[in-house]
Amino acid sequence: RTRIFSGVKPTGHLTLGNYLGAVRGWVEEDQHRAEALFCVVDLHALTVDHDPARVRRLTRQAATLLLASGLDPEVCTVFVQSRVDEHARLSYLMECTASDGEMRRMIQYKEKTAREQARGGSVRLSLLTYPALMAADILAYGAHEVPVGEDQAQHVELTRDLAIRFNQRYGATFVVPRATVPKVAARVMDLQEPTSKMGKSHDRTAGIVYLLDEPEVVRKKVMRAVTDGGSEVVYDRAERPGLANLLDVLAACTGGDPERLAGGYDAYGALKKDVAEAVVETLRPVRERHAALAAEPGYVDEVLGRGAERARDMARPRVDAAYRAMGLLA
Ligand code: AQP
Repeated sequence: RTRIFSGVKPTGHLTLGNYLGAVRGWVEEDQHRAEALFCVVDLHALTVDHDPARVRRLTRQAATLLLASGLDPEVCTVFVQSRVDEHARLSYLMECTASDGEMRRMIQYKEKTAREQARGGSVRLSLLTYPALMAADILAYGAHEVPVGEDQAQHVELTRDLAIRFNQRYGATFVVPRATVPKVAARVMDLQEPTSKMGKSHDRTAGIVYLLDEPEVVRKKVMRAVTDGGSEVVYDRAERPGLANLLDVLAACTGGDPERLAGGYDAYGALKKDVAEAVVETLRPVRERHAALAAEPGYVDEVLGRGAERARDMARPRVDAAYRAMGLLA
């Protein structure tokens, strides 16, 4: 049976980008068509400056939001990365498989390095080796597919390269996975800076819609979105990125086609109003279920406990095999 693995980092509150680019697909399709594992990858949150108490809070919140979005723990496995030692164990072997140059080429590494330096912080070594841990996350489970937003596709490519290299050098051990990226909204852009992606750990929040934003806040953010001059409503990602982003979001929320949707508007105001309402309606059930689940922390803990146990059982034999294949007395 096809196996699927994906995750979210508890580096900030989950955004509309996370939802449309990843989580919604996991809920609506992936969990039903494959044996699927979804993980709050908290170890990855330690690669940048962070407050420990906040990471812990965000980890629980992210797990709760995944369930609120509709992941069903009866049909898929939902867990927290740090509870399953196999991720860290295999990550070291991946560091021994990858080269320094490959890691330095990663766009996320370059971007986050620049951001950490601009904030006056130092760059952690784990930010460089991040893709080794991500490869371990995926390869430990023999996942065939990794449903991600466009920004993570490069890391999945590297994971493929590492799996192929390991298999050639040490014997067939890993499934070679591939990224699957949604057709619309694979890269939701910041509403205020439509040339950069909507990212949950960005400092300026006016252009970021969080899943738990109140409807009034969502409306305000959408109505203030930049629409890059001009007055005609056209779909042009290169020349009119702000407008294209709104049309993408509308298409993703309503199931339409962004180019065709553009033809239905002759003013920005009407478009923004429709986008705002579409987003509010898309997020409404998630917010409501989140509120209900947050009142039941025992249930979320129980799901995460079961999930970690199941994940451990799935990962251990393959990780042990990788240790032996590399020459360790495991
Ligand atoms: N803007 C986005 N559009 C579409 N998909 C997105 N994803 C993230 N942002 C967008 C996808 O959501 C999944 C989980 O993301 P993540 O937790 O790995 O990363 P993040 O939200 O980008 O968080 P960061 O890296 O902490 O924040 P930034 O980017 O602000 O520095 C992934 O499948 C991702 O592709």
